[in-house]
Amino acid sequence: MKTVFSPRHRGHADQLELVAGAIVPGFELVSRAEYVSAQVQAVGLGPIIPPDEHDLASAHRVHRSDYLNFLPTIWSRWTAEGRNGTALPFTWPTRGLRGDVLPEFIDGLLGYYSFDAGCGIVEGSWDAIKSSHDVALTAAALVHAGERAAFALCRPPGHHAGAGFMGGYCYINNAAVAAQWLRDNGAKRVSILDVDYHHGNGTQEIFYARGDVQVINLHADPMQEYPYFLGHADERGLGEGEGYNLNYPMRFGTDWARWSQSLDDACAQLADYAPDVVVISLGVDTFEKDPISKFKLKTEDFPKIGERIARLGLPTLFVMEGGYAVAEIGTNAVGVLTGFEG
Ligand code: SP5
Ligand code: ZN
Repeated sequence: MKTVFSPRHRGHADQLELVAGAIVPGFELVSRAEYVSAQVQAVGLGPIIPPDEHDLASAHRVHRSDYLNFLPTIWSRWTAEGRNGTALPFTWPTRGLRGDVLPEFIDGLLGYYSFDAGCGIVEGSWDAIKSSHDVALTAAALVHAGERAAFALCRPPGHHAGAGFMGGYCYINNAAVAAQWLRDNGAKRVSILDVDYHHGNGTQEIFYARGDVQVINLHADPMQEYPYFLGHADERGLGEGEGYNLNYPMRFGTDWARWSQSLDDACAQLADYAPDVVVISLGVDTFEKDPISKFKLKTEDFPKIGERIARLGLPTLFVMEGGYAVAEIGTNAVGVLTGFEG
């Protein structure tokens, strides 16, 4: 299959994040995407092509326009205050505060448009964010044009970004925009299957009241793990979306035997929905050696994920999400893809 990849992700670099009481170098490293790209070449998965420029029309259908318009202005607002380093929020409009009044000052705006301190912005961030969006839509267009599958090697990732906020290293929800673009270009039903270790809270929120995009998440139980405030099994969709959101929370220590039961059930539900196309939010932070995660999948398990997805027999767009064991991220992510190709 073809891989779509942009070197413009490299401008999103050296961003800091808040971890365990300290501001530290972020886990979401430039080298992540470089290792995956190198492994695509090493195994001869197929050609690596650059993205085409895409406008933000489909993005505006899943994100709030005020949020999308804010993103490219962050760095200049930050430096206008004489600051450098990493733009990060430190205050958020939680219960009991006004979430309906937009502040003017950059610190208030950053808090208003985020849910954590995991989304640092540096000078090259917006260009990387836009390139990641373009990567997803270019790969979506390949599947739309009849390819069995395509790999969007997105960086930064997207599945924690909601309609109006960033979080968890995610700014634009690449998988959600791709699903919307596929709907806008003729697909009647789209399924998003999110296999990242963390719950894809942004994707769930975006499609929660819609029946035309099924969202299925396999993830660490939010009682124990980030993002903590969404991803429980009783969240099943609302209104026209009722029954089209499915969550499979799993406990710390989950291994392939347990995780693959959820995958089998998820795939059966997906097949019942009978979508025209499947979008896989492909995180490999379920890996046993991931530095921020607590599942136990082994390198040999990742091709089995691809094999199971291939058995659905549906056009499939893979969109890169998380995975922080940098040395193994290429082997594990590309393992899913080679498993899919059989
Ligand atoms: C796309 C994606 O996978 N985003 C993940 C965001 C996770 N943010 C919370 C990170 C918590 C890090 N805890 C570190 C523990 C180190 N031992
Ligand atoms: Zn993750």
